[in-house]
Amino acid sequence: MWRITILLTIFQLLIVLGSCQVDLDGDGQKERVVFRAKVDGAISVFCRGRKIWQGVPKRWQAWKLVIADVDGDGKKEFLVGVNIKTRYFPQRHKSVFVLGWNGKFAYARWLGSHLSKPLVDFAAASLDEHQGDELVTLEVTRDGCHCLVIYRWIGFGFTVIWQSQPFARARLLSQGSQVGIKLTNGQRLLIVNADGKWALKPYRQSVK
Ligand SMILES: [Ca+2]
Ligand SMILES: [Ca+2]
Repeated sequence: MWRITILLTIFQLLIVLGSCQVDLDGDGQKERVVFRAKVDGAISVFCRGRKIWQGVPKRWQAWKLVIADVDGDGKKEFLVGVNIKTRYFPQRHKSVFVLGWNGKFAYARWLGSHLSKPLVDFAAASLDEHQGDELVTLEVTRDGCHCLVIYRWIGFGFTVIWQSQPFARARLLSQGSQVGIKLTNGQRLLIVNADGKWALKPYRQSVK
């Protein structure tokens, strides 16, 4: 049995590995989405027990799937963590591809060769009043520290809307609509937006 970790909110569904039921296209009928890392056809979509689509090539080395609505239109997108090499970045590196879902198959919406800095991990959640889910990444700064970066979908890709201060080492935290960072000393900080300003606030309750 695969270890299944599912974190479901109204706006976001995160699949680390396994399968989940989610209404991808907002028609009231839930689809079942199965994710298997690093294989050919890493994502499968089933409707009423029948497989209606399977895709994502092995060369993408897909390592994570997050299902979120980045443009806020009520239809979900697949945010696929990939490990790719490109003509201008010949070393394998992590990025996030965005696939749309038209009810029958997934299609490329954004196949960015990289984000703003080397990527460690990512999540998505609706973090403010703006419609749609924000993409939150843990990235590596030039001096080898970790930082959080928040991206917003702008129709043809993402733009950075906030970056945290650097931390020596950290891990991405994601639980439903709460996203933050866990430091090596065990401290947990969550992203908050108050009066339009982003910040990290200590979180004392247990967050996995
Ligand atoms: Ca559906
Ligand atoms: Ca959408």
